[in-house]
Amino acid sequence: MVKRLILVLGDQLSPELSALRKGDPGTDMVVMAEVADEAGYVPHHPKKIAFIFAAMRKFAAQLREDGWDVRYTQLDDSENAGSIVGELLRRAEETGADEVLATEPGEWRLIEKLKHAPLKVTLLEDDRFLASHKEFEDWAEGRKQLRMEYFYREMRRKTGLLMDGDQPEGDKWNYDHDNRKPAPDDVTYPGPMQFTPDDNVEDVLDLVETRFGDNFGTLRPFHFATDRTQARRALTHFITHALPRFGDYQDAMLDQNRFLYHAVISPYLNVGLLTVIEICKAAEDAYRDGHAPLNAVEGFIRQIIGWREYVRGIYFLEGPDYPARNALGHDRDLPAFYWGAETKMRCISKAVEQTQDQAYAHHIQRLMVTGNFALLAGIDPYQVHEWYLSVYIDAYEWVEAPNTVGMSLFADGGIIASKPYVSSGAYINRMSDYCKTCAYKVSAKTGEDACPFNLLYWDFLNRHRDRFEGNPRMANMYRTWDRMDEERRETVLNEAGAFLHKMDAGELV
Ligand code: FAD
Ligand code: DLZ
Ligand code: SF4
Repeated sequence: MVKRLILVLGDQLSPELSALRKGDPGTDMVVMAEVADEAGYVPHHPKKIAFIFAAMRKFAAQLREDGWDVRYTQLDDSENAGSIVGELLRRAEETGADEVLATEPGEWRLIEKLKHAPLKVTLLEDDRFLASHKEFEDWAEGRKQLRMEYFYREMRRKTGLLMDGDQPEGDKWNYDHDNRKPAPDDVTYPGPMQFTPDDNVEDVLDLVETRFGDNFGTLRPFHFATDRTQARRALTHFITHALPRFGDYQDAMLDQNRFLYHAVISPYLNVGLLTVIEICKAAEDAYRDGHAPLNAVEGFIRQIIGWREYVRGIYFLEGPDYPARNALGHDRDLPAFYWGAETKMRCISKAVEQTQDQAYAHHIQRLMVTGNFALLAGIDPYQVHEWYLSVYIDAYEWVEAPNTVGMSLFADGGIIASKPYVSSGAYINRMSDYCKTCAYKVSAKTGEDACPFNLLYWDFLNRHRDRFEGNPRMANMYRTWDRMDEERRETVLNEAGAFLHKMDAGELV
């Protein structure tokens, strides 16, 4: 007789998962299921679905080797109940188990479903993260502003990463001013390690092609790692060949290079194939061995123990309504070019094209190209959130929503960002080579071929003057705007309006 069911979700593929640690292979049974509900709550990129299903299948096989009794449901199984709760109920009936142990899911939607399931479900903390909910709440308690930088220092102290006693390595916590160099002419890194799909992965690709072939995104070729051994190799490849230059070119973008020196490890980390500590230790070792400089290693570790933990803290602190926030009252529909329709804006078309091909774009493409445009143009944040949640292979709501709704769109009213991440075309031109081949002219501030980012930037600031003019970090922007002569300001606003009108009408912009 099975005592308990242990639920393992598609982004919980870690042998050290709290539910597995608490369970007993002698009496408990693991339940894993590919279900229509999870594969369909947004139109996920086919590569994302394939990655998750392939990694789930391999993880189930590993659990069996480790002695667990695993009931695994494939998407096409005739008995498939179509939802996580449905599958748990079916397995409970089958085995006589009356209790479920689960590690807390990374999304309010699924937490609510499990809490309201007609079964006894015990939710355990997801301690694959460094900071528990309680720790983050304690840190946030009584603070006027929840700035990542201070939280990050706590995480450095807690882990001892890049610490020299109780002081930060090199005497500074943050080496960002050494980073952010414009795009290099020549990138020496060939990109992330690629893996040839084996027969099991090919089976998954066939399934996904049949069932989700119409979703936005190209399924084949598929080269992601799908198990821990492969993910470890991908990490070592990055640390050896890219980490030393990661810091320098972290914010750069190139028309003909999709990865620059980025790690592309978020898919693996987010499903549990890699752990936070092993990644950061590998990076720290590279610094201590003299293989990578401090600015690169500190910058990299900050993204993981700083930003990643911090955004998760915010998601759970703020509650289930967070993804639907819309502090700036933006309500424009997401333009079709986010789904691959033609646009003359080279930066957007390249970011979307690589998203479609790879289910990946790096941080600055997400923040300063597609995100920046959505914010400047006043697009409904919920639609933007659903887009990001769908199209990226690493997207789960706990990490995607704070990045999109908070950091990128300022729709949380400034909890994450102290000022909106908006820029004109000048920033994109400085950090990339997109503008060289664009139909628009980045140097043109008005007129037929003026870069739309230039027009929309001022339109945004003007539209939200009441909210932002008192922000000391934005005072300069308003001073520049105010110094322009009246006629020029009017031209900018009229042309921005005309651009948005054309875009809304579905014309080529
Ligand atoms: P690298 O640049 O090599 O960074 C190393 C690691 O740091 C990443 O793997 C990731 O785990 C972590 N990291 C870096 N920045 C962040 C951040 N802001 N938040 C959380 N972790 C971070 N990241 C996701 O994992 N899932 C998402 O759904 C997601 N959505 C985003 C949406 C928007 C609008 C923006 C602006 C950012 C989003 N990010 C998201 C953060 C970041 O863009 C990705 O983590 C990063 O691009 C992943 O690629 P990489 O592994 O090559 O990262
Ligand atoms: C994203 C995803 C997809 C596409 N499919 C499944 C699935 O079939 N079965 C499953 O257990 N998990 C899947 N996931 C991941 C879940 O959606 C994820 O666990 C929640 O969004 C919480 O982060
Ligand atoms: Fe993007 Fe403007 Fe540069 Fe074109 S000119 S690539 S629209 S920033």
